[in-house]
Amino acid sequence: MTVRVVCIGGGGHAAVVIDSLQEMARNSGVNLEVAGFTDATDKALPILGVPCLGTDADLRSLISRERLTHFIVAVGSIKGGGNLRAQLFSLAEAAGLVPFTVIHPSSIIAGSARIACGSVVMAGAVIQPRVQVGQNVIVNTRASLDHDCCIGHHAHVAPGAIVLGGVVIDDSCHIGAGAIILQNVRIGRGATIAAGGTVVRDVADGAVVKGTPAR
Ligand code: JB3
Repeated sequence: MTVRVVCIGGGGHAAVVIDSLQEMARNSGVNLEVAGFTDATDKALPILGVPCLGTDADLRSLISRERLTHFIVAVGSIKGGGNLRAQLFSLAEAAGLVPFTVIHPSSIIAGSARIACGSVVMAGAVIQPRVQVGQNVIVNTRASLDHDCCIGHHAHVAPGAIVLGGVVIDDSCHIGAGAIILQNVRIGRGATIAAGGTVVRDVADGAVVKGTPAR
């Protein structure tokens, strides 16, 4: 079977997702094609040779026209609040597509780690034993998830963040670039950790914390 993936989103994050998919196609045994992407406008320019197929409203017709089988949410931004990534995930599933899991070949993932469908593990990321990663999660470039962490659905662990052992990150959290989360801390649903912050104690649902120690 050929896996034909559409990326939902056509910005900077999509370029990194598409590059990772192209690396997978070259280096894994999966028969994988990146069919194109949808964007807020159907006039977006190609990304790394991959065309814009239309907008999300076109998804149902694109499935048959482009023989699409799978999708990956390729919008990374949390600008504007809300949970656009979660909404786009539901929308693509409802259109009849299956979430695809993107694993860059240069990432290191322990055999006992579990990564749910629709997540993306970027170049150089490290995921250690017994880690559980939910659906539609971004483990971005060179992020590190240490043993026994649990990452909720739709969360984003930004480039270079370091998550130590036993940490729980609830759904839809944003862990900023270079942040450090110390052992066994719990980050509540929808919380944001600013870039470079060091989290030493639990963070409440929806909280925004920064600095060292983060507060
Ligand atoms: O910092 C890093 C490594 N990556 C950042 C990433 C995590 O988030 C990156 O630098 C950006 O800050 C951001 O990437 P993203 O989300 O690609 O943002 P931007 O480059 O601004 O592009 C957003 C794209 O999403 C644009 O092409 C929009 O048209 C598109 N978009 C917005 N809403 C949408 C929708 N596309 C679809 N298909 N559906 C929407 O509802």
